[in-house]
Amino acid sequence: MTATTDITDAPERAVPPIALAIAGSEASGGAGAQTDLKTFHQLGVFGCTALTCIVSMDPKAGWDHRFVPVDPQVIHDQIEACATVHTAIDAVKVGMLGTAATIDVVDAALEEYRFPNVVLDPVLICKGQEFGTALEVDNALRSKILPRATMTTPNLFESATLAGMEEITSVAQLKDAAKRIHDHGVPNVLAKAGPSLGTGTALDVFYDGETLEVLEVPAVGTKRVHGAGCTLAAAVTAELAKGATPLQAAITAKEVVSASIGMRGNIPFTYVYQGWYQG
Ligand code: PXL
Repeated sequence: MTATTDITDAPERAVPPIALAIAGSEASGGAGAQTDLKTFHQLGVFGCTALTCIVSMDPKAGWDHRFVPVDPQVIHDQIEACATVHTAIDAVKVGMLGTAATIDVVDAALEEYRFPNVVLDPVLICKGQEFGTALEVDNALRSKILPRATMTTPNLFESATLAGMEEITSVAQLKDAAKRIHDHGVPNVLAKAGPSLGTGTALDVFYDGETLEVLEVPAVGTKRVHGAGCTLAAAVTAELAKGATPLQAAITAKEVVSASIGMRGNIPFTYVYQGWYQG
């Protein structure tokens, strides 16, 4: 008899879909693993986490990110715990990794556990990170983690970087970037512009090798929203965990983000609150 059956006599209920976030902690709750968990929960998915780093915004330095990596062995142990405690992990979101050592341990864990859906939010540069380190980390992310993703959700800057383009200033270029990233071996690409192409909408491009869709919803403001990208990728992950197709997951995720924007604090960015989304 296992320890579990020894200590529980509660009636058994159906297990919800389960998603794992391999992501950084952003203490204020606006981005990172905290956002992932709240998004999973709001969409009816059980969330678990492997924290890769601890980020604390610095009020004395323009809200720069104070960044402390988690020991690679501890990252491994967290993924092992999640993968073995639960009978199945239905989808994984990979968020901020931050160091080459973290990328190595996540790479090995993705090889070991072969999770069915891996959504990579390719957080390339973190505010306050030193450029030299950032470049090394970006290259490792591209060569080791990107090929393991079944879907990726790059923003404009990340799309241009991953596609090897100077910059992206039009919908046509964003479509081109989505195709190029797909050609690098990622089956599903959601290349995000949000409100940044001046279309008056929040516009993203989805490409899966056959379907090329421009997804648009009314823009909610024009400025950067803290945690919107994390929420979008987490919502995609939750929907995939529930069995949605990648395109349908992307469509729902955009609705989740639109509904969640609008919380304010003392920082100059708007926050997201996933509790406002009522599917
Ligand atoms: O939004 C990107 C992001 C992801 N993960 C963590 C972060 C941030 C941005 O602040 O802190 C942990």
